[in-house]
Amino acid sequence: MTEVIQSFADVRVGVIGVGFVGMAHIEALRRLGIQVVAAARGNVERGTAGATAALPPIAASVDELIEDPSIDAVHVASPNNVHAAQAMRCLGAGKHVICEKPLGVTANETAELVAAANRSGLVHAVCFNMRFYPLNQHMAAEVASGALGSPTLLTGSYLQDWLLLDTDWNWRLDETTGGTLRSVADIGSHWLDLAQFISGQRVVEVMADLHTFVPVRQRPVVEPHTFAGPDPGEASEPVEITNDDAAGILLRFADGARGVLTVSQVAAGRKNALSLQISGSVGSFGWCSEEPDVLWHGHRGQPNQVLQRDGTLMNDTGVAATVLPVGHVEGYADTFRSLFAAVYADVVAGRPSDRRSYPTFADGHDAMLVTEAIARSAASGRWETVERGMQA
Ligand code: SOE
Repeated sequence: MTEVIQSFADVRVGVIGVGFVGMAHIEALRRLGIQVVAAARGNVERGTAGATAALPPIAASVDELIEDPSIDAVHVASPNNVHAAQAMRCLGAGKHVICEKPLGVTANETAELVAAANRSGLVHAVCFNMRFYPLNQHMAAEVASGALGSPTLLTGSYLQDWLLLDTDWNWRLDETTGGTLRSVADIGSHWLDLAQFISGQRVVEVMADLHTFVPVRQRPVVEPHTFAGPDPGEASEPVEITNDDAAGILLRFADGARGVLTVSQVAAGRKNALSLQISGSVGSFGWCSEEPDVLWHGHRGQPNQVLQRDGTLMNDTGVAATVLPVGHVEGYADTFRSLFAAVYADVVAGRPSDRRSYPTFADGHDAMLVTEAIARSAASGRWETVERGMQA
């Protein structure tokens, strides 16, 4: 553990998982001047995704990295089924923890994590990075200030096509590593977290219909990387798939607002498109992750507006999350930088601040409660309540 942490440059970090997202974490940390001193391979990866940056020294094991006394904070970017156990071990080793979503694969394990994190006094965060596109920070503050009036309807989708073919494989398809719900827990969780962040309202009831459109897939002998297509001619075996390629979900929010969400990882032509429209009693906002520097503002009785991310035109919250001048598009990788800048301000301070601007384990647990309500509704065919009585 670093004796005295006075700035980002003093912080020593380890990253578990050097796949696609693990590399995004490593590069974002380095942009902030934070020392990434070690990495450990997850349990299913083949090599590293792209290796767009030199890898830090690879620890002999995940345990060696977690127990390294010189490390102050650990990022968990391994497959979903080991997130909770690894995060819990990090807390036990006195490390600040930044965990990829989902925080766990059951609400029971995420409730235990919230309780342990609160007892530890350590900084804890979950990577709902979509919040940290600058225009989403701007939008949330505008909605909170009443720019739309009272939110009434939140609609949208999160659409991808990287699992369209029966030869597309990823550990997320295997329920033992990905968890029971797949498209909903993997990407639907981003939309649900963003919708609640932007509206300031919690989802309280859900009605869900899940679909498996590709019932049998070819599992290659060697585990491919996330977003890596199949190696032609590689040996594979047929595997029956039961988790969700896509979902249609109706939502009721605490303040009476309603929502409609479509999730799909088999939507040909949509690569990584999170779209959200929030309508209110006097106006609407619309945003899409494939054009992240553009915010649509809908009006009645006056022309609609399009805001291009511009520090001179955004509120303070939006400005705080932006680093590039107008016209220099800020994208996916930049969201990790802005999220980690907020998290590591607390690491430098030595404790979680009272008003955290970043998603914590409590948000990761709440996301699990919503996900489990969606699973119950898909099974029952009825509206199901999000059971927040389980709050840790
Ligand atoms: C795959 O669906 C994935 O990498 C998700 O796991 C990420 O959370 C999302 O940001 C991009 O797509």
